[in-house]
Amino acid sequence: MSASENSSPDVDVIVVGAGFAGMYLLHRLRGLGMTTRVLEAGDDVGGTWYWNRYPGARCDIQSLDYSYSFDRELDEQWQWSEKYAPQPEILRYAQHVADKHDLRRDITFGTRVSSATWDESTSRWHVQTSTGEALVGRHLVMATGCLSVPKEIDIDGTARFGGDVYLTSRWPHEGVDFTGKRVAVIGTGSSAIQSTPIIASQATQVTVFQRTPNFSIPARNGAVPTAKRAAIDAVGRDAYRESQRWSGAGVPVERSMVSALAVSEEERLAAYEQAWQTGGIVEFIGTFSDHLANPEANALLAEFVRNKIRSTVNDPVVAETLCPTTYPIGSKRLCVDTNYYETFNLPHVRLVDLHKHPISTITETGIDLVDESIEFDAIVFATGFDAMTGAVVSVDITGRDGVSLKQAWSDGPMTYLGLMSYGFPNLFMITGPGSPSVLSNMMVSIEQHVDWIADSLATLRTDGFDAIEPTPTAVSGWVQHTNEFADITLFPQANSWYMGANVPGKPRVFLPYPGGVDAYRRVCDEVVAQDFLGFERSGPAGTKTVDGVIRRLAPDVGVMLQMMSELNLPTMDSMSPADARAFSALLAQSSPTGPEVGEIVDGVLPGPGGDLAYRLYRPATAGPHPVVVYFHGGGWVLGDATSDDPFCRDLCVRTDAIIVSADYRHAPEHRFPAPVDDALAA
Ligand code: NA7
Repeated sequence: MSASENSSPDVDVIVVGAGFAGMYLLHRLRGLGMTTRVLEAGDDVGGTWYWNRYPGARCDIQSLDYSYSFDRELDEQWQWSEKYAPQPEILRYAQHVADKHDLRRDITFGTRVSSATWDESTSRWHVQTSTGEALVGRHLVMATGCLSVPKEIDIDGTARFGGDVYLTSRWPHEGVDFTGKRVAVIGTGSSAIQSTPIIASQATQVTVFQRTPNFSIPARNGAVPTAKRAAIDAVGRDAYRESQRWSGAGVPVERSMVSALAVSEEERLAAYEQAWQTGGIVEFIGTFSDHLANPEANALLAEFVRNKIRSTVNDPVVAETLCPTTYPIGSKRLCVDTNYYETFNLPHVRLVDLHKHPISTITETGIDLVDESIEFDAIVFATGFDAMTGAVVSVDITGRDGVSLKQAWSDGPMTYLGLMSYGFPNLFMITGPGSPSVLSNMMVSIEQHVDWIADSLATLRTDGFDAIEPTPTAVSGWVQHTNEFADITLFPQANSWYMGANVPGKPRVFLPYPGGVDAYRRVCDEVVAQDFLGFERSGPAGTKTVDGVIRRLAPDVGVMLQMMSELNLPTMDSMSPADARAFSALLAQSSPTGPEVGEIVDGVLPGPGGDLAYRLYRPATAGPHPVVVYFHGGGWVLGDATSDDPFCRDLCVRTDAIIVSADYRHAPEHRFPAPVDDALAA
C-alpha cells in the first residue's frame, strides 16, 4: 500500500461554489460531521446573486417561495420587502444565512477550481485551484449553478469599442450611472427585459438590439402579497413548504386538469386575463393543462400575449417586431417584467430588429449595422449563458481511465438523475442536467439535491462504502427517459438555452428534466428505497451493484397513471361495469373537442348480434381517401363509437384518411369472442 493510500484525504467533501446550493450543502455536511472545503470564485457567498448585479435584477419566482425552507427560524424571521425581491436584498439574505450559520470559515473565496482528477487507486479527487492550492477530497460536489458561465461574446469588433462595455452577468459592484449616455443593449432575454426600463430611465438614448423577441408578462411587483402570506399562515409554514416540494415547479399552485381547448373562448380569455393581472410564470402557463404539450392550446396563449404587446406598444411596427412568432410560448423561460414593453413608447428608446438589420461590426465609437452606423457611449451585453453544463465542464474534470467529463458529454450530458455521471465516481452535481433545475423554483430543487446527496453520503458511510457511481444502464435509461419526456412537450421546438441552442457548437439536447419536481422527487426517493437502484457502491464493505432503470414506462402513460392515482379513485377493476362506464364517460367529457373535420356521419352497421353504431369522419380534402376502421379502447367493457371523438377527429385530420369508429358489444354481458366477431363485421 502506498503512502497516499494510507493517508486520509484533506477533507471528506470538496464543494465548488458558494451560492445557495454550496451554502446549504456545507451546512448539511457539517451536521453529519463531514469535513468540508468550499471553493468559491467570487469574493463572497450568493452565486448568481453575487454576479448578476445589473439594474433591475430580481427573482422571477415570488420571494416567499424563492427562499430556503431548511431553517424554520430564518423562514419565520426574514421579512422580504417585495413580492419579487431585488438582487441586493437576495444577496443580503445569502450573506445573512452565511453569518447565521457561520459558513464562511469553511469557504475559500477568490478561488477558482481549475482541474479535478479522480485517483482510482485511492478513491480520491485531486483538485487544483487558480491560486495554486492542491486539495484531496473523498467526494467532489459541483454546486456551480445553472446560469453562471456567460456565453462568449461572439460579435465582431467588440474589443475595438472605445466606450464602456458591460456584461449583465458581471456587473460592476459599484453600479453604473447611465445619465447623459447613449446606450446599446444587445439581447432581449430576461436580463435585458429587466434592465432596459431602468437603463432607459437614466440614459439619453437607448437602442435595444433584438435577435429573437421573448414573451414577457408583468411582474405586478410590490409589497409581499398579504393573501399569499395569509395562505401560508392558514396551512402552517411546514405544510406550505412540503406542498412546494410536491408541486410540479416548486411553487404550490392548483394544477389545472382542463385543456385550453375544452372551454369557450370567453372562459379562456377570462382565465388568461386574470392570470395576466395577478402575474406569476407558473400560474400563467398553468391556466390550462396543455399549454406546454399541445401546439393549438399553446397558440391561444401566445396570441393572448401578442395582443397585450400590440395594445401596449404605440407604434404598430415596433409592437409587431416585439411579438415572438417562431416558437411556442413557455418553450423558452417566460420573462417577467416591469414596464418592458411600455419602455418602447419613450421617444429616446429604439428597437433594432437584427434579422432585418444585422450587425456588421462593432467599431471604436459604436455599432455598424449593414445599413446604418449608430454611435454609443456604452454597450450592455445581455447575451446569456452557457447554461446547465458550462460551469461543470469549465473545470477540467478527469474521471476513471483518464476520460474527461467534456469528452464523456461531447454528444450531450450523460447523467443519472442529473446527479452523477458514469466513469466519475463520487462526483456529484447540484441541479445538474437531467434534473428539474431551471424548470423549477431553484431553491426547492437545490434543497432536494443537497438533501439527497447528504443523506446518501451518510448512508454510504453507515453501510461501509466510500465510493458511489451510477451504472451505464442507469445513465442511458435516465437520458432516454428525459428525452422521451421532452419529446412529448413543446420544449424542443425552441432554439433556447434549455436546448443548448444559444451556444454555437453545443449539442442540441434538452438539458433539464421536464417531468416536474414532484415526479422527480418520487424517482429519487424510489432509487434509494430500491437499495440505490442504478448505482454501484464500493469500499471496505466490498462492492454492491444494483443495476437497472428507474423509469421504463412511456412518460405520457406515467403522467396519466399518476394523475389518476392522485384522484384517489377505486381502481377500474374494483368498480362495477356500470360505475366504470360512467367514470369513463366522465373522463371523456373533460377531453378537448378535437379539430374540425370535413364531415361526420353517424350510422349503424349490421353485426352478428344486431346493429352496431359507428361514427365516420371524412377529411375536408378531396378524395379518394384511405379508410381506417378504429376500435375504441375500453378493455372490451367500456366506451362506444363516439367516446374517442376528439382523438378520431385528430387522426382524420393528421392522416387525411376516413376514420370509421365502430362500436362492439361489451363484456361482461357479451363474452369473448363477441367483440372480435363485431370487429370483423365492421
Ligand atoms: P438569455 O435568455 O439567454 O438571453 C440572451 C439574449 O441575448 C437573447 O435575446 C439572445 O438572442 C441574445 N443574443 C445572444 N447572442 C447574441 C448575439 N451575438 N447577437 C445578438 N443577440 C444575441 O439570457 P438572460 O441573461 O437574459 O436570461 C437567462 C436566464 O436568467 C433567464 O431565462 C432567467 O431564468 C434568468 P437569441 O434568443 O439567441 O436569438
